[in-house]
Amino acid sequence: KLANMVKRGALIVLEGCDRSGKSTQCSNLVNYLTACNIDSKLLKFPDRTTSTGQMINSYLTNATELNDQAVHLLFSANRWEAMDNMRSMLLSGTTLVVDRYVYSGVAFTAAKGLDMNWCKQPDVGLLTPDLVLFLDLPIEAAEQRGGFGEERYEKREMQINVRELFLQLQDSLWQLIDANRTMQEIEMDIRQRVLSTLDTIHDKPLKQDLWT
Ligand code: FDM
Ligand code: MG
Repeated sequence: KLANMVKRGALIVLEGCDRSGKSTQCSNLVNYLTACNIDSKLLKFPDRTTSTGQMINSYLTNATELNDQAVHLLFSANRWEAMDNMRSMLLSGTTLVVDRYVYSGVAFTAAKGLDMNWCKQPDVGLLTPDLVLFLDLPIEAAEQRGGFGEERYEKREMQINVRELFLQLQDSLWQLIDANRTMQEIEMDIRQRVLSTLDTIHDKPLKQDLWT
């Protein structure tokens, strides 16, 4: 029964507003965990390398047009196709640090005016995170950091709506991180919260009960 004795990894999700430093924090966190001898891996959604990811990428870079519902389902499929691999990594003891997940999926599509409950359905049954860290940054602070980029959703109006919807999606898994601080302060804060989560997941089974 050796397999049963392996401590599973944690599913840690970082979500946040654009320019919140989310991607940097994700890779710094994995580097830190690795240095602590904690087996961990960085994942990112959308994963633009797969075939669904390539369709998503050409939509985001305005190379192609897609219906709002269709692209929403592609984002969800892009997560679904990663699930078997994620589950086996978690069960074999690897902690996964995930840059964006279902909350981005719902917030961005609902920000375009689609029904939030409809937006949630395709992700029902995906792996439930152990911890969601939301890096919150007021829109003015985001703009002071150099403004937004060139991709489809990187516009002020969209970003304001997305932040609003993110905050509506807060559930018991969430911890809000004030991202309007120095990178280092945020990094220390995140480390502490992740380490305490790692301490508490011992006997908790992996769940797939989003959004209950
Ligand atoms: N995005 C991301 C969505 O609209 N739905 C999703 O399910 C996910 C995961 O895609 F604007 C949006 C968020 C962002 C864009 O994300 C690309 P990155 O993190 O900039 O690659
Ligand atoms: Mg981006």
